[in-house]
Order: sequence, then C-alpha cells, then structure tokens
Amino acid sequence: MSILETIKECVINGKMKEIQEPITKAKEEGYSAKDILNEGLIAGMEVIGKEWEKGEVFVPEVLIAARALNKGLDLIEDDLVASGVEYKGTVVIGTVKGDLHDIGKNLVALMLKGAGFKVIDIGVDCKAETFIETALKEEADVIAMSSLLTTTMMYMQTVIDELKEKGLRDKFKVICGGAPVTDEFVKKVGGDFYTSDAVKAVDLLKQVL
Ligand code: B12
Repeated sequence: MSILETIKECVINGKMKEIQEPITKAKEEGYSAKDILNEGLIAGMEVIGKEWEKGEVFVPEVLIAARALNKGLDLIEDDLVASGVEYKGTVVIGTVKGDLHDIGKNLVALMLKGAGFKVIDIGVDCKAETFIETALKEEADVIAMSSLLTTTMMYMQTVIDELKEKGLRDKFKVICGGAPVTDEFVKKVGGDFYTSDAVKAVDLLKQVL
C-alpha cells in the first residue's frame, strides 16, 4: 500500500492518532501537501461520504473519520498555505439564533472542509449580524445556515432580509438545511439552495462555485 493510501485508510477508519506517522513519512518521501490532501485525506472522506449515502455507515463513523481528517489537515496546514493551495470557495456556516443543535451543522462543515472548501464555523445561536459580518470579513462565497427547530427556522428569513436591507443579497449564495427545512421553504424565504444532507451540500457547492 502506498503511503497516500495509508493516509486514506486512516481517515476511513478514523485513526486520529495513527495518521501522524504516515503524514510525516509522506512529507519525507517528497509528497506535496496538496497530494496528501487530495489523494489521502479528501479521498478517504469521499469513501466515507459514499458509504454514508448508501446507509453503510452512520453519524458516529462519519464524525470519527472527520476527526482524523481534521488532525491530518492540522499537520499539513502550514505547508498548504505556503504552497498557495486554492480553496474551492469560502463558506461561513452556523446554526441560527435560538437553536443549539450542532451535530448536523458540524457534519456539513467537516464534509465541506474535507472537500477542499475554507470553512468558517461560527457555532450555534448565531445572530444575523454574526453571519453577515463574518461573511464580509472573510470575503465568503456562501452563507450556510442550519436549523433543527420549527421555532427557529424562520430566523433564516431574518438573515436573508437583513442581507437584502444592507444591499448584500447578491454578494453571497445562501444555502440552508436541517431536519425541518425543505426546498420549498428555502425558496419561500429567499434562499438559493437547500440540500437534505452534508454529502449533497458538498456536491452542490462544488457545482455552483
Ligand atoms: C441531539 C438532539 C438534541 C441535543 C442537541 C445536541 C447538539 N450538540 O446538537 C439537545 C439535547 C441539546 C437538544 C435540545 C433540544 N431539542 Co433536540 N434533538 C436532537 C435530535 C435527537 C437529533 C438531532 C441530530 O443531531 N441529528 C443528527 C444530524 C446528523 O442530523 P441533522 O441535524 O438533521 O443534520 C443533517 C441534515 O439535516 C443536514 N443539515 C443540517 N444542517 C444543515 C445545514 C446546511 C447548510 C445544509 C445544506 C444541510 C444541513 O445535513 C446533516 C447531515 O446530513 C433531534 C431528533 C431528530 N431525530 O432529528 C431532536 C430535535 C431536533 N430536538 C427537538 C427539541 C424540541 C429540542 C428542545 C426544544 C427540547 C427541550 N424541550 O429542551 C431543545 C432545544 C434546544 C435549543 N435551543 O436548540 C425536536 C424539534 C421539534 C421541532 N419540530 O421543532 C426534535 C426533532 C426531537 C423531537 N422529535 O421532538 N436536542
């Protein structure tokens, strides 16, 4: 097995501690941070994403794989920045005001990161100002909002209305998700996209950016 395949397997099997050794070795063997990212870390996460879509693995396995991927990313981040690797796009993601559910939002964030997006996670209970100010500061392409409560999903409209009021609606793509959210709802409140899960969100944003 090549060293990049070993890294890929570490992600698939969620080996957070073990991933350090093959990454160090890959660097010594002269692989670039980009190779490690694309052919090791992202390749591993793609396998997990597909297995998840087919119902072959569940949330815990995805989170454990994502933890290994994050550890790997930490180890190559400096080299990635130095080599000027280009992100596929910048996404500001958060759970809307009044809502503390973050498992789904974290999954979307991790999958996007794993697919090569720059992700700024602003956490839970996020006000419209936080979404907008962060998106402006980070020169984001996308604002991504999560809501798990029927009582908080309307806040997505508040954020979109605030964007419109500030004349910023066309500056960012707005993607929304979460268990009670639907395509119809997102269209009604003036958002751009809805997807029912994290893998579909990655596929969609890859297409539109
Ligand atoms: C875990 C959980 C909690 C945990 C949250 C822990 C955490 N750190 O997130 C705790 C215990 C804190 C909690 C609290 C509450 N909860 Co709760 N909770 C759940 C539960 C069991 C699972 C949610 C979850 O994590 N699912 C797993 C993830 C992976 O799925 P997901 O979030 O849907 O995310 C996927 C997609 O929706 C999508 N997605 C999600 N976000 C985004 C964003 C974008 C941009 C995109 C594209 C896609 C996307 O992709 C994800 C991955 O595929 C659900 C029941 C359920 N089955 O959904 C209830 C549930 C959501 N909770 C509920 C309720 C009522 C509450 C409380 C009000 C309870 C109370 N009386 O205190 C509080 C509210 C607290 C608050 N202010 O937020 C209700 C909501 C009912 C409703 N219709 O509004 C539910 C449905 C339970 C129920 N059947 O009654 N909860």
